[in-house]
Amino acid sequence: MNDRRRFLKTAAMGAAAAALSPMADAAGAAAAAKPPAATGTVRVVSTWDFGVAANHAAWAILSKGGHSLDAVEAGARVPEADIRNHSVGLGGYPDRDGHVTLDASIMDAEANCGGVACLENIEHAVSVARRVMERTPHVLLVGDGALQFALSQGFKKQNLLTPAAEKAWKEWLKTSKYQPQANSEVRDYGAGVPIDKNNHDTIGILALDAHGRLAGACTTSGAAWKLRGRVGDSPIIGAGLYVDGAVGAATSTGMGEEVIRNAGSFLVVELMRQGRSPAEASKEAVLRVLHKHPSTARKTQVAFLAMNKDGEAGGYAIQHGFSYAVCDAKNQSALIPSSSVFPG
Ligand code: SD4
Repeated sequence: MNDRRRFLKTAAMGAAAAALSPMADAAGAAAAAKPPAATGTVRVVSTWDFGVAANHAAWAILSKGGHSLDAVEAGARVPEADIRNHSVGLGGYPDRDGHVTLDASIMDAEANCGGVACLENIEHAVSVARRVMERTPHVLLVGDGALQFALSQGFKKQNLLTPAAEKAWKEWLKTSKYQPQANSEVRDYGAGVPIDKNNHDTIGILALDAHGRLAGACTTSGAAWKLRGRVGDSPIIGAGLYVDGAVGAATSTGMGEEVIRNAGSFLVVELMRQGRSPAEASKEAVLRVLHKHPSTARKTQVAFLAMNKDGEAGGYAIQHGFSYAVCDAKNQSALIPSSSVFPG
């Protein structure tokens, strides 16, 4: 069945689809594809220290021989559900008008991809992105259209603005100063929000499964106090996420505008194609961002995390403070401080 027919069929099956669990259904779809032969390294990597918990969820799938696409989705759902985290999913800081709007994308090794942007009232944006990929002829759905699609797929509407996020927003309204800072995981965007190790930026997660299949996902509530309708890099294929099964995968975190300007994750993958290691490719892309708009980029954070098709991983950031979590058979909880252009 082609994608268009599948999409129409899905729409007609609205009630039946509503009964399905997004995760169970998504896992079934990936499992249906015939896996290539088993290879070597099995690994999942993700951005920031909250990536450790995300990796554990992904590893539960990878360690049983599961599909990398299921793994990255499961991993990304962990911070999406964590209300202590104010930059992803439920509990994310809202835009300047008080709306929590989510951006997410997902991609496999064969350039199948999906995304949602400016999605409201649905906790697991990454799972909606996967439905866009698997059940529509499209790549990106935005705003109310994305919400209507999610509802048609059985996702439940909920208020994502937690009391803590609402309090922070009301504090911010007192000055209404939009001045994103580097490393939002340890800064407060000027809102007087306590510095908290549970405040983070975007999660980008990349996995290589036992059958040598790469996949990636990226999900965020975006920049706190952004203009209504603002979309960052995370749902944009090639900016916040890119996967090429013949080469590697890359994802980004930090100031999305600077990443979009440089097609950042695509650039990292292309540099790996030319022979750079994941760390070297990430560094080159960071330097590109920095050189394009030095005065803006100097003040903010952009970081890339990459993994090649052999499972070698590396990252690089503009500012000190970026870390990434690595999980494999040897160690499921490694947290690596990234190299950066500027020291702390
Ligand atoms: C974005 N990269 O939307 C994401 C996360 C972020 O400031 O908000 N960074 O740009």
